[in-house]
Amino acid sequence: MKTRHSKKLSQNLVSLFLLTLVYLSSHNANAQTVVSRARIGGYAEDITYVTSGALKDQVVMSNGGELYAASLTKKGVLNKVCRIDNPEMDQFVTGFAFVESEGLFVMNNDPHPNKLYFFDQACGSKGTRTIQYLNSNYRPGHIEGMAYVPASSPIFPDHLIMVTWDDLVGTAFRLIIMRRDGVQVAEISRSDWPIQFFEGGIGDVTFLAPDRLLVSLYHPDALWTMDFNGNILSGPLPTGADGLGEGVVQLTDGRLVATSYPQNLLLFDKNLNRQPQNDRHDKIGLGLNLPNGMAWDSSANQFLVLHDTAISPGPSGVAGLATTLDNATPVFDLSAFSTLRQLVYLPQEDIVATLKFNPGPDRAILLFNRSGTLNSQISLNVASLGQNFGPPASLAYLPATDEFAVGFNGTPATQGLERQKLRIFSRSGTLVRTIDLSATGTGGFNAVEYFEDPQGGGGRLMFLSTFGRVFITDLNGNSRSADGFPLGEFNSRVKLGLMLRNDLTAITSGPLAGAFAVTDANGGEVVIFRLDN
Ligand SMILES: [Ca+2]
Ligand SMILES: [Ca+2]
Ligand SMILES: [Ca+2]
Repeated sequence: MKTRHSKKLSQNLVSLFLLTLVYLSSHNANAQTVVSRARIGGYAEDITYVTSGALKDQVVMSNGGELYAASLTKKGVLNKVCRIDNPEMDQFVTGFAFVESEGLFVMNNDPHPNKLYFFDQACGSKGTRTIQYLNSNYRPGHIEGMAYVPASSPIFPDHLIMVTWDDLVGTAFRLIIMRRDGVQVAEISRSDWPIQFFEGGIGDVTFLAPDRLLVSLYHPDALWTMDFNGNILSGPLPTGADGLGEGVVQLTDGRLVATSYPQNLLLFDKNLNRQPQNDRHDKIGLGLNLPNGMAWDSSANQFLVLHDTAISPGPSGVAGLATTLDNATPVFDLSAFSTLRQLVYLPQEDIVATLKFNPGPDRAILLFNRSGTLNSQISLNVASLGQNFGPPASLAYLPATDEFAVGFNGTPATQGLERQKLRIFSRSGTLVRTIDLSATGTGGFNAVEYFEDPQGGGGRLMFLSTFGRVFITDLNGNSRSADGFPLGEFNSRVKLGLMLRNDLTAITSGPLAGAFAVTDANGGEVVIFRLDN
C-alpha cells in the first residue's frame, strides 16, 4: 500500500487510489475477529407459560439475551430456545409474557418505556407497538415484569399488565393495564401497600384465577395477592427461599411458579402452598452468574471472572476460567462482600483488584491476594477524595506507572461531565491526574483496559463506551494519531453481538496473547476477539 504510482495515473485514478488507501487503513484499524464465545452464567428476568404453538405447555424464561424453556410436568431439561436480537433494544429485557390470543411473546425494554416488542416463538420479530399511557406526560423511571390477563378473566380480559416504577428510589409503583395495542386503560397503584413494597419494589405480576393478581417483590417477603383495586388479600406467602422477585406466573392447572436467583423455579400448588419437591434448580453455562468483572491471569494463562456479586443470594467470588470457556475453578470466595464490579490483575504482585461501588462510605478499590485475603484497599469515598465523584464504575491497571485508572458515575448534578473523565490514582491512593475524554465524543463508558499497541505506539486504552461503541486512545485520552487517524473504533453490538458489556481484559500471555475478552453480565456471556492489524 505504500507503493506510489501517481505519476502514471490520471487524477481520477489517483483519487480512487487514495480513497482506497483511506478505506483500507480505516478497515484495518477497525476490523475484529471473534475467536470464541460462550454462555458462562444465567439470570432469569421473567417467566411465562405458553399455551399454544411450538412451546405449548412449557414455562419459558427470559435469561440473558435468550429464551429458555422447560416442561414442568415431565421435569424435562431446560432448553435454550432462541436469541432475542432487535437493534432497537439497548438493554436486557426486564419483562415478558405470552400473549395467548396472538400466540406471540411481548417484551419490554427499559430505555424505551413506551414500546412493546412482539416476537414469535422462535424469536422472530413481529414488530413494535407504542404504549399510550393514560397520563400522556407519564414516563416511568423504570419498567419491570409483564403479564397477560387471559380471555377468561371477568376483568380486563385479553389485556397486558406491566410493572412500572416512577423512579429508582421507591416513590411509587404501578401496574399498568393496557390493551394489546398498547393503549393503557387502567392502573393499580396504592400508597398504602405494605412497607415491603416500597423497600424492595415490585418485580412482576401474574393473573391469579379466577379474578385476582399476585405480585412478586424484590424482598424476602416476596409474594402477595391482591384484587384489581390493589387491596391486599394475602401475604407475604411463605416461600422458604431468597432471591425472588423477577418472575411469577400461574400455570393453566392453577399451580404457581416463581423465580429465585439465578433461575431457580419455585413451585406452589393451586392453593399457593409450596411444593419444594417440584422445584427446578437449573445451571446455565458454568454457573458464573452475572459475571461483571474479568481480568487476565498471566501466571496461569486463564481468565479471572468476578461473578454473583451483584445480588447477594448464593456463593459469589472470583473463578479461574479456561480460555476454552468450558470449565472454571473457584479461586476465592467473596460471599462476605457485595456490590462489587470490575476486575484487574497485578501480575508482579499476584494481586486481584475490584471496585466496591456501594454504599457510599465503602467506595474503594479492594486488593486481594490470590488466597482471597484482603491485601489492602484504596478508599474512593467522598471524605478520602475531598470531593464527590459518585460511585466508581470502571477500573484498569496501568502497569508501567503502577497506577489505577477509575471511571466514576458522578452525582445527578455532575454525571454528564464526570462520565467523560478517567481518574488516575497512584498506588497510595493519590489522584495523580484526570484524563478528559470529551473530545472522543463519548457519553460515558462501562469499562476500560490497558494494552500495548502491537504497532509499537506504546500504551493504549480501550473503552467500552455507551451504545456499544468501542474506541481506543493513548494514555492521554487522544483517540487519534498525530496525523489524524482513529487509533481504533468499532461497535461491539454489531461486531461482537453483545447487547451489554460490563468489563474487558487484554490477554497478555499464552497462545491468545494480543486478543481481548469482553463479559456481558446480564447476558452471562464472554466473547474473545482479536483486533486485526
Ligand atoms: Ca424482571
Ligand atoms: Ca411476568
Ligand atoms: Ca477488567
